[in-house]
Amino acid sequence: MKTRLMISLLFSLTFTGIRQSGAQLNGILPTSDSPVLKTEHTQQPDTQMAWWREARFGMFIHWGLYAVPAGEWNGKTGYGEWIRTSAEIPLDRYDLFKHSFNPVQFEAETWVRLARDAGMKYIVITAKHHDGFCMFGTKQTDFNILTTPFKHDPMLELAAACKKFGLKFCFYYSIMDWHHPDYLPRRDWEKNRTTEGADFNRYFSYMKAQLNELLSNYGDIGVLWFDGEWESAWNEKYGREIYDYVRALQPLILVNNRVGAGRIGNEGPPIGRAFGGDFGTPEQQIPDTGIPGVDWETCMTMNNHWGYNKTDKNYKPAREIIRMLADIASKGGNYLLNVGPTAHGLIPEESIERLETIGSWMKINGQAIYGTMASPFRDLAWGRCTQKKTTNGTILFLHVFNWPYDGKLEIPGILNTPEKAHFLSDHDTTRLKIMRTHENLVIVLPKTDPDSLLSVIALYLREKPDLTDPPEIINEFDTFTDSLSIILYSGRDSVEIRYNFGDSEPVFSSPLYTGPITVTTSATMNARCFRNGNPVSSAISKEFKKISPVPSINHHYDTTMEKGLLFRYYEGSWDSLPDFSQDKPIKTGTIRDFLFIPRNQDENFGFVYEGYVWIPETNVYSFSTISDDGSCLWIENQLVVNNDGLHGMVEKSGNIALAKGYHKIRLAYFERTGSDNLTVTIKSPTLSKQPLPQEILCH
Ligand code: FHN
Repeated sequence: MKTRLMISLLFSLTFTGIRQSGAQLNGILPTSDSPVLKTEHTQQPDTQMAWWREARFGMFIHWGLYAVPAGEWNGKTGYGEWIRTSAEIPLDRYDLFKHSFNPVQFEAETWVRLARDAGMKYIVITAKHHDGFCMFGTKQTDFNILTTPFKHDPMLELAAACKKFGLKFCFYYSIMDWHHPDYLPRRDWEKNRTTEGADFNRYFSYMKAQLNELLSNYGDIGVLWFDGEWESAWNEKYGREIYDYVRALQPLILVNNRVGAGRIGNEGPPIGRAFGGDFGTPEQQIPDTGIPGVDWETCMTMNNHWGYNKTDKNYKPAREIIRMLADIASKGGNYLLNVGPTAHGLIPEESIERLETIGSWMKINGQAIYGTMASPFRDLAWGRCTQKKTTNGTILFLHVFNWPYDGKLEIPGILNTPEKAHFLSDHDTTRLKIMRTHENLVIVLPKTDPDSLLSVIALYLREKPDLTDPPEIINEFDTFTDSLSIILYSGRDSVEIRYNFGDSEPVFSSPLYTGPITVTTSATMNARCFRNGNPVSSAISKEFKKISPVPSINHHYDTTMEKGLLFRYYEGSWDSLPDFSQDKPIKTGTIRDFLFIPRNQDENFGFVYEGYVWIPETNVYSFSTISDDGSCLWIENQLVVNNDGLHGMVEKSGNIALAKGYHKIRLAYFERTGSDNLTVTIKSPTLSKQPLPQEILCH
């Protein structure tokens, strides 16, 4: 019996305000009978984020039972904190490590003083990692530190030491738990470990009970750093409930984005997902241009392992770490640098040496990191810049990575008349000579770099930086079907934006920009900043093109359709998407979303999904797939997204103009081995980026 699918989608297409990064719009709101999570973001207000933004630099500590094997198992030495599952150590054998975990050389104050002296302002330590072993005195399980020969709770001592030395104490907590019988899925090699009776809701209650212990017994906690949220058991609903629960226990606590289920890969905040905690967590990477408008923190190992690995001597030099810290701060982020202590309770000497060197640099240059904001420059060939607002104006901290051979440090496109400049390392703050050539400042430096780690120069301005950056054209789309509102922006004081269309640069007599400009035909827009009748920036140009939408399959907005898509499931080993039409599917049926169910195996499988997508209004749409491994998306048989290939989590996108109504959609996906994922997103000039709602999929 065909069910009548009335899709009456509510679209709030009103602008909710124009931010630097463009207009933020409400998205598709399916009918009230479909469960859609609230889309408001519940990030802590600026006041609660203040200490974290001031801190900029913290210590990550991965410490647990995995330190006992120290990365070695059956003659192999490449393991870390994942050793239980990477080396396929059965549960009862791994549990035996408990009896030999006795870190008698652990000294909480030694660890905290080391962090403090390195210039770190907070410590995030693994209360429970994926192996399920609890490094704190929990009453919820005996798989914890109190039942080891150590017999006492190191978290209590660390909390006290952090309080004593003025660092924020924070917990890492893994949602994924390879030990608890109620956590599913099991590791795929644990064939003989039953899932009988496993109840995830009971595990969820276990989690809440432990979080209650962590937030009740150790004083004020700065951050709850969740992790291991990527498996099928977790979802946004659990994430939101845990976020609210934790914030109810300690209202000022910060929670990272891994509490939700929307994070993609090791990137920052969730893409288009409603809910992403208080900050993003790019891991082992520094986003090229930061993550504008979002708080984020890069977490990184000092060598190649989070947990202690006795053979891994590949530690990053202190100079490299210091320059990473400056790079991250220049993009507005925090740096969470990891140490992996031994089973005896010692932080490796190699880590200590680096932290001491970093600390000596921070004692002189810390003001160029703490409480700074991202660089006002789009790019500096010789290094990085951080900035700090002061009561007298702005201090620009110039981190000189590449020393100018001629001793002349050129600062491009800045119109301010600076007050002075000096090396932070110069106790006498001897003023450096500053010259101007046209729109650039030049600071005259000694021929050789005084600090091989990283020299920082403080440049004092009496006002906001006045850079000759051209205006920004804040439009993600440069094609349209009917009309398009073009938004121009310049964050500079006392400049006018003047614009024109065609192939000439705007002049002072060109129209003045006073708000969004609507175009209804293809056009090339040019824009430039002016002050007192004179141009004070170069011009920027962008072509906007009117295109015809692909017609929908009918003109009726109401139609009889079945919810969900048709799917075909295949098995095979591919390096790229095969032509599935040549294969006989193993299973077929209908499915409500781009899910990998039903399937017989976790590897070497493929899916084809087909059906229709309801397009709410005629416009240009950007679709993306975020997949591991390959995926391709066709709309009306046009290849819109080509994300094919054997790869980790990768996002690819493409645009297509569509008329309101139903359009054919087909997606092909394959997974070879390892982790797998498929997320499909949609956005348009009037819809914020979001996972393609299953409510608008039908067949
Ligand atoms: O699987 C964990 C890993 O062991 C480590 O804890 C890192 C640190 O951010 N997080 C996960 C990998 O993304």
